[in-house]
Amino acid sequence: MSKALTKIDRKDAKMVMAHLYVAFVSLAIGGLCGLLQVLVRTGKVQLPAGISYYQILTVHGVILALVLTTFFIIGFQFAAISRTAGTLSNGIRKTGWAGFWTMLIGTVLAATMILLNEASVLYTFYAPLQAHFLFYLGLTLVVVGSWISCAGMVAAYVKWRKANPGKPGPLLTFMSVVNAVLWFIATLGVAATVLFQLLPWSMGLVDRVNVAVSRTLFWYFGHPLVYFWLLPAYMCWYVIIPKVIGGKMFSDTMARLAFILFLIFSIPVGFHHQLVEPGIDPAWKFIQVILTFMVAIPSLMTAFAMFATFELYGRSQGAKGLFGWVKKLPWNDARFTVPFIGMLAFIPGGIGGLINASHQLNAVVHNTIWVTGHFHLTIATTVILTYFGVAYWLVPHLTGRVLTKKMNRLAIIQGVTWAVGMTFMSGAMHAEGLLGGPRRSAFSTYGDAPQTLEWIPYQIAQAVGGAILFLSIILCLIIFINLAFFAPKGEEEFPVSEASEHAAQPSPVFENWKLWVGITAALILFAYTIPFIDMIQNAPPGAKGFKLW
Ligand code: HEM
Ligand SMILES: [Cu+2]
Repeated sequence: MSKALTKIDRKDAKMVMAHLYVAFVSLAIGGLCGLLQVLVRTGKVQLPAGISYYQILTVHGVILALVLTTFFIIGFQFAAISRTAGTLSNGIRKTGWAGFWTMLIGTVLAATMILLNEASVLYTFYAPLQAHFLFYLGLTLVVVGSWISCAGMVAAYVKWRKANPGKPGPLLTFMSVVNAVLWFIATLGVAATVLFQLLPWSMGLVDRVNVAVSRTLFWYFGHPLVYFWLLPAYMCWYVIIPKVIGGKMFSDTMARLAFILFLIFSIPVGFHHQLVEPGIDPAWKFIQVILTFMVAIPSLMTAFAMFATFELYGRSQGAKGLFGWVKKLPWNDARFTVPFIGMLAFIPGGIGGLINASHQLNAVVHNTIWVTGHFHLTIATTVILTYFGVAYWLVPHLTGRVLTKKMNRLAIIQGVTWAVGMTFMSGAMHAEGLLGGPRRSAFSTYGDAPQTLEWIPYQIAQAVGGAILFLSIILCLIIFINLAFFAPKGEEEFPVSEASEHAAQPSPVFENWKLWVGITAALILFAYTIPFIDMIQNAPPGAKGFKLW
């Protein structure tokens, strides 16, 4: 392959970097809020200047879970497409910039309303909590901007297909398009509740809102949202990590199959977040829980493929015995080790997810800080450490610099400190949750009731873990700034692995989009139509807006 193809074009690189700057500024702001939260929750620290706990918690959730992720993902996927399907056309690059600016304006608008304390509604903005309408408008712009960018990705793929008839789309491009399609379908739900319910209601055009409908539309979006975060991490695991360790991808076909299964099963499952809600027939909750367990299958496939890749590589290097291959892995390469820590966190993270999705067990942990412990393992460790691991080679690749030995070592320290901090914080959150400690609550001992006093040691442990995590974020920012502006000039590889030579060509059925989108739509209609009609036909009068802050 020629050099020109393995190196991302400079103009594309600039557009991708713009996204990464926003992502890492978000990390700095969100991390600071996280630190403040753990401190407040010990009961020993108070926020200055009348700032409320729920205001910083809203910033933390919105800026990390919605802004950082979306900007990183769109930037990374444009990079992946430019690298594997060829330099973007001028039109597509302009589309990418248009999406970027639309999202940025939306982010600034929403952030301004949160900072003015007009929108302390947390990142799920559940009705009947009512924010200023400009907050919802800002979120709308973020979603619309992401649609513009995802349309650009699909256009790049279509263009490649026209130029290469009969060939399977390049794997990273295919995966990016699956994630873009998943995003289009998922965001229809959040767009519907914001445009038809929350905006008119917050503008005073209507008085009341149907809470059950709004929450259902939110979670129709909210669950696939977590797969929108996860799939770029899987792109790294399936395609990039094998090349980094010097091995081969386990199976191109299996990777494509896993992605299609995520598309099909990640959407019709939102009720697993609404198991304790009234107004939904338990039979439909049951059906959606079954579908939830289906979506565990592609994750288990991924785990299998990863460890098969590692073992095959280790044995090819002469490893003996059951676990001899572990020693052959390149532990001193941050591009491998940092995402690997993320993979390990997915073991307890995934088990916790199955617990949360099980109706009876959900009753034990629902709305306790166990849940917060769970998603700091999944999104805030598995996903985020994989993103960091990607950034450590992607940023120098884009800026024409190199990841030096020194930065590589710092990056490993960053990953390890994250693991240590998160073990404390997330472990203590899980334990406190089992003792009944609530999430989304400023320090709460409810008049020093004896049961609540049991929570305090765990809250202190969370503060210790959170402080270590904050240090890890500072390390990450130092590395990012170094790689973006100061590291020595040179060529850093964008690693992309090829399938092993024995592997068969992937079947064209994977790119039969009508089939997959058709099945996805059919499952969504099956899982949602009847309960949705029920919610509207038997609706209570609706709720007026609440401002509890
Ligand atoms: C320094 C690192 C971090 C610390 C110390 C931290 C701490 C916390 C704490 C204490 C809470 C729970 C507050 C409560 O329920 O009362 C929380 C919530 C949350 N965190 Fe983090 N976190 C960190 C990093 C992250 C990262 C990297 C992400 C995502 C990429 C993230 C996403 C979230 C989300 C989505 C919530 C839920 C907000 C809500 O319930 O409205 N956090 N965090
Ligand atoms: Cu979910």
